[in-house]
Amino acid sequence: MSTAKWDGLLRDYAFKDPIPVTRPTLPPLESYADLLGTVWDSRWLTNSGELHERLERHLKTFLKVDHLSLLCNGTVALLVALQALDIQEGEVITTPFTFPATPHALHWSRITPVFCDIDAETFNLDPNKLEDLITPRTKAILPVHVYGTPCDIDAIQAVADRHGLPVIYDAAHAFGVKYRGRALVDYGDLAIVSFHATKLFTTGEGGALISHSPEMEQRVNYLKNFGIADEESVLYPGINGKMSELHAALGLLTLESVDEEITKRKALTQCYRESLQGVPGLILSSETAEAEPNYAYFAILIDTNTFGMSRDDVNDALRSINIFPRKYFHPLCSHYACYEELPSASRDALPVAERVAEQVLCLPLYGELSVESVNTVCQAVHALHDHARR
Ligand code: T4K
Repeated sequence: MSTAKWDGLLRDYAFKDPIPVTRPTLPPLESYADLLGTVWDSRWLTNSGELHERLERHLKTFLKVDHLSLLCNGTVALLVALQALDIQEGEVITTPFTFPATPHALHWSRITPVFCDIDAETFNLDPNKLEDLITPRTKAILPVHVYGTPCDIDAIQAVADRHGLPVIYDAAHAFGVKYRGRALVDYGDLAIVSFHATKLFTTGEGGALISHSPEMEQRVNYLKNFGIADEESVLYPGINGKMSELHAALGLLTLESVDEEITKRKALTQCYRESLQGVPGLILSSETAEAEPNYAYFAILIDTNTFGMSRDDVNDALRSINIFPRKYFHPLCSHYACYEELPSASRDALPVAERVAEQVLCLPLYGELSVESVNTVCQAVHALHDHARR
């Protein structure tokens, strides 16, 4: 169908200004300027500055974790996590339903990603399919808590324990999620989280690595600073993975409003659920038992036959009225040219991931989005379904 057709159908729901999938909630500019004043005065811009140290302490308190290292982004945090565990070759089992950063971090570490199919409910790596993929070359498991939904941690850990493999969680989406009363980022041998502009808690660019001993935290801190221990000694082949004072300053301010951001997103998620629940062909994810979500994303699956339109048509139609959902994560990483030749990238081996990637659509969700806007997005979706049914 043409865009003009959508114009007629959806005219009443069109937005004047674009509604993106997400948008960071920023502190007042004056507060940021005030905090930067201290940076200007000290002329100390990076390398474990005062604000960096303060943000690390505040994050440890907020997340109730003992060992956390700030990094310049989530991708470098993944690279450092692999180095920290000395994983530099072989295979690591991961999910194809993720952002490119996950397999790319493996590839950059000369590790072959081995793609494991996902669970149809959580969209996370399916532990039942994990064990068959383990070979003598397997060095670790790298699951992703997609959209902040907890992986099946017990089942993954059981497989890891049977085979003596470390588990690194890509918890890029999971800031603020609690599982069994504990921060989700605190599970696994190591976990990384992203503080990118598109994330619930942001430093602009940034990330962190959560570890479980003073020794590992120290090792990570060396690795993110070229391996430098002091002016005379370099202990490891490290990298520059440091967070600057400018980013840490933003983080200190955005951290103050994270709880409020989660509360706002929870209310908006409720609006989406109430309006879209029961629409034939729309599958809304269910909340995980024992988890307190962070409402980072609102993902739906669209079954073409039952809804009457494909996910791609719904996406195009919404875009025609200035609503910009995202197909996170389509295409699957296993479809990228750099990975499609891998045996584990075969479409037959990944049936659930293939289907979910064809059906998924993340609708706009961020604290500054109004309830009225969410209702309008839902009305547009209803209009599309009614039209398709007719
Ligand atoms: N692992 C996983 C599972 C991840 O999802 C990610 C990142 C990582 C690892 C790596 O972490 P980092 O190295 O990035 O810290 C975005 C983000 O760039 C990326 O961080 C994130 N995942 C991914 C899910 O989303 P894009 O390509 O979709 O971003 P972009 O530029 O299209 O932005 C999406 C929307 O966000 C825009 O339409 C509007 C809004 N936006 C974006 C930016 C950059 C803003 O309002 N302000 C902004 O500054 O990847």
